[in-house]
Amino acid sequence: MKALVLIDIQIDFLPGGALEAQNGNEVVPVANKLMGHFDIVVATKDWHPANHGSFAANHPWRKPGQIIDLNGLDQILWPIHCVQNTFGSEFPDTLQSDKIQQIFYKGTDPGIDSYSGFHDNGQRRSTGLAEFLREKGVDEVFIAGLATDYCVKFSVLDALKEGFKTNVVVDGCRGVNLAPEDSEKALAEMREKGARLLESSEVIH
Ligand code: VGL
Ligand code: ZN
Repeated sequence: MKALVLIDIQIDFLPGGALEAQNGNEVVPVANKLMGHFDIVVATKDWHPANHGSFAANHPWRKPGQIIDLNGLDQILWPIHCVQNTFGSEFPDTLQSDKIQQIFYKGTDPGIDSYSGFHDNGQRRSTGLAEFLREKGVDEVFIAGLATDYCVKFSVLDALKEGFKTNVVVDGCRGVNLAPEDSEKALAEMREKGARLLESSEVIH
């Protein structure tokens, strides 16, 4: 059984948002097109409390892009983004979100960030995504969304670790690219670790 897993397609990651992925809006039509071709469609939401430790604004004198130690883990500091129940945390209304059967929330613990849709960055707590997929008999996932170089990458690597056959729908992903090559490097790492990279046109045929 195959599932489509949409990562963090939220207003704050789209152009004009607090933490935009480059041309992030372009993943929306791809996600809409893909959804009709899967029996199981799930999504993740980055879902931070306002006091989240990944926000530069919560650390006096710190700026986005700097790295701090957050409870024993290196943490890149980000602008305030995807605060629970705010406009920026919503799906864009162009996304056909009525087709999403279940949403998994991540980044809810103020003391630890969570790039992957499966676990936090310390692999301490599960979001329930892997358990949900296994319960539905899923053995293969197709992953798309935002951002290629963070949450897509870590979700893909975790999907592989969880034992799912893992596909990345490359035209359905866009990156933040703090450094210009970050998305390319992330895709190369996903491929090296065992993910298959493909285009949405190869999924829909
Ligand atoms: C993300 C940075 C911080 C993402 C989330 O969705 O890729 N990146 N929080
Ligand atoms: Zn975040």
